[in-house]
Amino acid sequence: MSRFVTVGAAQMGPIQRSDTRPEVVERLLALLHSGADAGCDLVVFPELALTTFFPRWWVDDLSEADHFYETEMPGPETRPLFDKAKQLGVGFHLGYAELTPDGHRYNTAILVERDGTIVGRYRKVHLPGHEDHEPWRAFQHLERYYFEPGDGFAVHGAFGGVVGMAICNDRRWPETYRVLGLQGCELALIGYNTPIHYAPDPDQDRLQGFHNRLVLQSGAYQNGMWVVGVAKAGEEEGCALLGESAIIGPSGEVHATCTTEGDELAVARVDLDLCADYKETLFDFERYRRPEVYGAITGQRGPLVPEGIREGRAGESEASNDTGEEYL
Ligand code: CDV
Repeated sequence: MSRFVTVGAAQMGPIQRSDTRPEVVERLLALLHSGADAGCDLVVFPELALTTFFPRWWVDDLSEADHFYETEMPGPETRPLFDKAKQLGVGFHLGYAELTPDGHRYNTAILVERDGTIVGRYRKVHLPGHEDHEPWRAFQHLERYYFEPGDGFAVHGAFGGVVGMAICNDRRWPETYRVLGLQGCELALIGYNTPIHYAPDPDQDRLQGFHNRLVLQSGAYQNGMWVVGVAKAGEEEGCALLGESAIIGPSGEVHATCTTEGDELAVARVDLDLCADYKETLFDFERYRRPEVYGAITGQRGPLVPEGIREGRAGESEASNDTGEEYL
């Protein structure tokens, strides 16, 4: 059997600070049109797709950054996206900064069906970077100042399948895919803004593309799901952002990629039924997973290094235990 969804990974080139919301929405509408021309059912936009990546700047008072946040969705400036989606019969995924009526701030993504209705919302769980101004950096990464973390990963019945969302740094964490996978996710949508320069360890700069592919491909394969990774790319306010948006199949193979650092659509005809080839064989969770063995340790936040190993005396203690139970 086959359940096909044609998906467009709508990579965006940089959004500068001076770019207005209507200008950015025009670019999104052009990508939505390209998606319709390519037969897409779903067009996936990146993380924080309506603004420049503003956590790269410090402000003394968060309210100085209010204009980067959406207080309603759709709002007057984003309404054209919803109207166009309905008119074209093309759904979309959109990342943006959310400011709730009671003053909470999230790095958010929504899933909009082909009739223009919002069917899912996700708030970023793994917020990277730092909370305080760190002037030694070439640019800040203040997501932990600008946003509160979301409280979980959910799936949505949409586009004829089971769809989940994650945002940028979430894609580096195996828990993201596994928590989605355990809910039967067949199609994970992940927008990102990945600076090439990683200030805490610049040795990683040359590996950004490799690590991006590594996590998207392994997440897809190990959970038998399609993964759509979509970048905001190029030179944004002096910060070089990784492109390389890609659509990955449940085999871990790449089905489509972007090759520029600008606005570009990479399209793949996604067969959701391919997921079963993995979910019902090698990664038949019900049959092969051993949660009773993982549980004690995966519930920990940080490493739980057995005492003997921590002190450099491997072999003299319970360090050789392999169940984790004795560590507790
Ligand atoms: N926007 C992000 O979450 N960026 C992170 C960087 C800071 C490591 C990423 O995972 O790409």
